[in-house]
Amino acid sequence: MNKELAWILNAIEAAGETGMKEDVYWRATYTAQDAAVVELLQSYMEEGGMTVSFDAAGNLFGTISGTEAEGIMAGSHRDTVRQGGKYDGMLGILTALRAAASLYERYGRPRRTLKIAAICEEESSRFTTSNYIGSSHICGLVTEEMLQVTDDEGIPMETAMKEAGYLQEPLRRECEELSHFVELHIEQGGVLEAAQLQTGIVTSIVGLYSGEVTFTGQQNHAGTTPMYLRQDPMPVCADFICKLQAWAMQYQQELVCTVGKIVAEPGNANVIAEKVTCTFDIRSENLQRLEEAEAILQRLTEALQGTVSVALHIACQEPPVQLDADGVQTLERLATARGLSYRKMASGAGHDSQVISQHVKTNMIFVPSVSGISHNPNEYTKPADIEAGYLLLKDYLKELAWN
Ligand code: HGY
Ligand code: MN
Ligand code: MN
Repeated sequence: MNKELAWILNAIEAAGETGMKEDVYWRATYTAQDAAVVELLQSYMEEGGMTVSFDAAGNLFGTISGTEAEGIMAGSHRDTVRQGGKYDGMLGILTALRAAASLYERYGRPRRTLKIAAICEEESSRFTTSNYIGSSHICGLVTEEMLQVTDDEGIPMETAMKEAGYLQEPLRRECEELSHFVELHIEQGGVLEAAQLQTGIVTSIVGLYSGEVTFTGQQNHAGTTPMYLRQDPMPVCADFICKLQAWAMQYQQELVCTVGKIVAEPGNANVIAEKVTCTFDIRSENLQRLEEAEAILQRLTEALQGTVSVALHIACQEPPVQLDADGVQTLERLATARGLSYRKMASGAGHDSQVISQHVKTNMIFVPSVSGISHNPNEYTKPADIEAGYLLLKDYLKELAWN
């Protein structure tokens, strides 16, 4: 095994160890687990001869300055979902970091500045409705409203950012000086494995509409409150979920729809809930379907209003995006030159690339996920497949930054 691959595999294990919160693998943003991986990545960046910096949102960068102003960025997100895997996001950071350090060691100073990014809060890992805060900040899209989103303990993002030592300066757009962004990522599906292909060259990323619906009734005693007197939000929420699911099943060839989290407050078995909140996550390559999804969400919200009030909050409306066509062609040429098997493909998962591609030429490289499993501790990619994706990423970074 070559030493670069050995370094990556070792780093995956080391980064994996920073993600344990009690007995759950969950590296949430601006937490002790996040600080631990930041420290580890910082040491890797310094060992690779990079200048380490942070932006106001807490994104970590390792920079190799070039002789020309415009820059290339490569990397991915460092946060994980609860009970997540150790490849999602982290593999993209570590392969980019290794490639940049190896190219720098071999070829010296690049022509274009190369920034390796460990981006925060891509997974809404701590703030349920905060999609893509780190990459949104890079593109100057973080709003005051987003900073006030609270985590499950009611802590606003702004407070958590400051407590983690960030937000010491005003938020600012970082992507001005970038000409390209590239992200290596696990496929998180079974397409490459089924076709026995080493890599995927991503052409587009599905659109994502997500947020939450809050049902508010009257908290009361489960034993003494007659059924006809109740203002119970739970059955109204259940009705909403069933109706949304029925709508989605009509278009199941074109979209996916997930309710992944329900919170009842106060959450006692012998108390009729005061409030029930459920999330929704709707994705499609077809913008019209997403716009229809918004209309059905509005319609259901209105139709279910009664003694229980229903409030819709659409937190994220990311359109389907096409990735850079020239970059796709270059990646195809480089994969062919390397003798790598590949296919062009869409991404059913969301990524920081989804946001950044709307402001900077962006491309993604996929590596296969064993059994298509992801957002799960059993997430795994074989070393040989990691190596194939790594070599393609390294060739691409050499072409972008050194040639
Ligand atoms: O949800 C997604 O697709 C990404 O993992 N945030
Ligand atoms: Mn993910
Ligand atoms: Mn990811």
